Amino acid sequence: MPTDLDAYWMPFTSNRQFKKAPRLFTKAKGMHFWTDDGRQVLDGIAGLWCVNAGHGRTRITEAIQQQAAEMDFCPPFQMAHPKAFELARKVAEIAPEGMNRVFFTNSGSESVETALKMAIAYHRVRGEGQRTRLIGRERGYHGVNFGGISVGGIVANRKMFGTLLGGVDHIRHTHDAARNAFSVGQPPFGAEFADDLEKVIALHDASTIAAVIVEPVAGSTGVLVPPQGYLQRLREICDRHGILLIFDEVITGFGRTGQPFAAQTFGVTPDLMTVAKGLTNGAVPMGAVIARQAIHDTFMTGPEHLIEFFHGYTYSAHPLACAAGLATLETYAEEGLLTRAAEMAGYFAEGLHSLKNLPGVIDVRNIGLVGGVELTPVPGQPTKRAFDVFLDCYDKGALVRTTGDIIALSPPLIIERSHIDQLIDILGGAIRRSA
Ligand code: PXG
Ligand code: PLP
Repeated sequence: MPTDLDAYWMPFTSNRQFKKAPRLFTKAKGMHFWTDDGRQVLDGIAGLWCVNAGHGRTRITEAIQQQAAEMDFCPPFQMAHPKAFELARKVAEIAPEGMNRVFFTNSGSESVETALKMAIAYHRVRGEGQRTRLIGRERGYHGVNFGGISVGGIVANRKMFGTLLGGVDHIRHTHDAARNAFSVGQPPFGAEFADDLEKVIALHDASTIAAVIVEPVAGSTGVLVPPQGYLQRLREICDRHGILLIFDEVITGFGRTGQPFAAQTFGVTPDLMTVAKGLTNGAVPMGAVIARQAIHDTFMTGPEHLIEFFHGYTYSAHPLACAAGLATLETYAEEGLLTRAAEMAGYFAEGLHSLKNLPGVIDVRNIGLVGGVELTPVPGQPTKRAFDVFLDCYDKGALVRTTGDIIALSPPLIIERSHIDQLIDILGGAIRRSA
């Protein structure tokens, strides 16, 4: 146990609570973490929605080691290394048809900033520079940078940080407990929530709007699965008005919903897609924006010695990240992990929905290998109940995630039925005890 925990200002953490009773992991393999005192903890959330192939995959570890020894860094501006092209090609191969140009970043947050800038610049290059507005959605999570929190809809992530980006508007979230509570898979009601976009367009005029960004399945806010027909309708409205549709697939990408991307699961192809997390199995930070070829091609005008898109990061396409990404995609392909969530979804849903009648459970939601269990808050103490459940689960040997009074599960895609049983058992016990 470290003697001094003061210097590390922890992200998205109740620092004072944590430092009074630290929870430290020192080892991870497969479906499990181990604590500093040697306790095994079942990973119910793939680290933080990212370790899709499970922990400590030898192929990935060795690829990183080899790359570090061979070439540590390569400047990404006006230079490149072969693995960057190879990884981009491999990502394009599993992406929806026509989405085959890949811009690398280092996180989901950076992917979001990149996609928003790409959208605005795209319209400008096309001669529609007045299309600058960005439309997000209530309860959306698009990372923590200024663009992302501006289009995002998580109040706590926005309210402390001033006036944010101008020219942003939001449509309603899709949660409708009255009609859709305890839906298995996509809820039946609510396609018409997409019509909010028509209202926003009527207010601002389509000619001022560059793009709409949504998570196909809202993750961070507590797993909101899109109502049947909702994403199709959003796509149709965007098409009718020349507005780009951005899917933020930072959580849903790389197999979470049963297909490589949620776009494929739901049969709706966006114009830009943001990814991160599962791209490298969480082993090295990396994100990407996947663009329709036509969007990329629009930028490719003017004298050839000029830079077409003034954007990029020092660590874009970092060699270690590319090596990890390639090994990760090979692992996914070899083990069929990008569609394994579809195979396991039924059993996972059964387990999750068996919690339905426990005291204080007001909703259960699921798709693929992601699930949410919503609890009645302790009166006057929102988030306390879910946090207690989280601590109790950790104590009993399972890692879950909380947001508000919702428990989220998104286990590694290598999960077996016995792990699902154990996870549901521990979670059920903790929910009972919290009532
Ligand atoms: N978009 C979406 C849809 C995300 O889920 C980001 C962007 C930002 O990615 P980075 O890599 O900058 O964190 C995310 C990240 C949670 C939780 O507890 C979710 C995320 C990150 C941390 C915690 O739900 N999602
Ligand atoms: N700040 C300064 C002073 C810099 O020189 C740079 C990059 O060169 C950055 C920020 C951005 O860093 P990164 O490219 O890692 O996002």
